Amino acid sequence: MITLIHHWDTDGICSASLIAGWLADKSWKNITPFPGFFEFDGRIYRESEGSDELYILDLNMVETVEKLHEHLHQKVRITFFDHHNQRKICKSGVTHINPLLEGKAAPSTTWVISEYLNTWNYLSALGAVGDKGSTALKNPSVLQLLRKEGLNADEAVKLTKLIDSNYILMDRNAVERAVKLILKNTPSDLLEMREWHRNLELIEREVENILSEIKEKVNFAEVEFKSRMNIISMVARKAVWERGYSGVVAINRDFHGHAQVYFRVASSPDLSDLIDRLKNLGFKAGGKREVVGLYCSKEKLELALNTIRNWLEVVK
Ligand SMILES: [Mn+2]
Repeated sequence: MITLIHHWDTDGICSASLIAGWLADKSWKNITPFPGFFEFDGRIYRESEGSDELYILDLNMVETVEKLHEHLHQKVRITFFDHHNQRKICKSGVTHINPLLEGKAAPSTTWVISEYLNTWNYLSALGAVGDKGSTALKNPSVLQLLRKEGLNADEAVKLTKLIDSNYILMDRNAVERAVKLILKNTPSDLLEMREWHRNLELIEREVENILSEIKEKVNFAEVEFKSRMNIISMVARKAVWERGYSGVVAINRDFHGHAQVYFRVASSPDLSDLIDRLKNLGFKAGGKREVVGLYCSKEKLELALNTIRNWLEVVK
């Protein structure tokens, strides 16, 4: 059995569908961490123990992957595809494929997989649209891959929102089901998926409520809220991509008993250095040049926010 462990967003789900399609007749199953929590729980450990081979997709969790590799006594071959800013895993039995390690950026993990396996279809592009939004749609190759399947730019964006609705509602099973649904349905059928449309209605109502409270600060905007939905990256995307803020710090003060912070900028400054600073303070922070995400106990939230605000004072 081959197990695909993937991120819960469009890029992660499409990455799993790409690999599954490429595996053809081989038996596989897919699993995602609990949405919003970058941790491998008991279920992932059990599934991995029963596997002959693992693919880890679009999950920027280098240490966690190394720990799992150790736990499996380095006996299960791991292939780790990613495009996030991270250090290289140098362990026998682990193949770490991330063009960023050679200084070459990729818009999505689907793109990395497609390049590596030389397997291109609309999913290669859809992952990029999921991660980069309209920026990805400036790439003619992305548009061409979508058009081949009869998808225009708006439909592609809509489809990423429908797919992402599953994790935003914290429905781990629905995220996992999406991998097979994408494999077995045409893009136009996927665009009509009723369950996903219902999800979107719930989410859109919640985001509108939250963004009605956004406050403009000196450099960037800030928005604070309490929600059980994993809505924070969507709130930040919408503020930057649709409302035109050059950056936004979004703060969920009660996400299943934890706090979440998500900082997105339109283009600059480069946030990589901020990610390191937060990690050095012991935060579980992740991200890339234009995004920092972290979750922490409610008690540590103020430290995280002060670190971000102080950092912004210096770089502005
Ligand atoms: Mn990604």
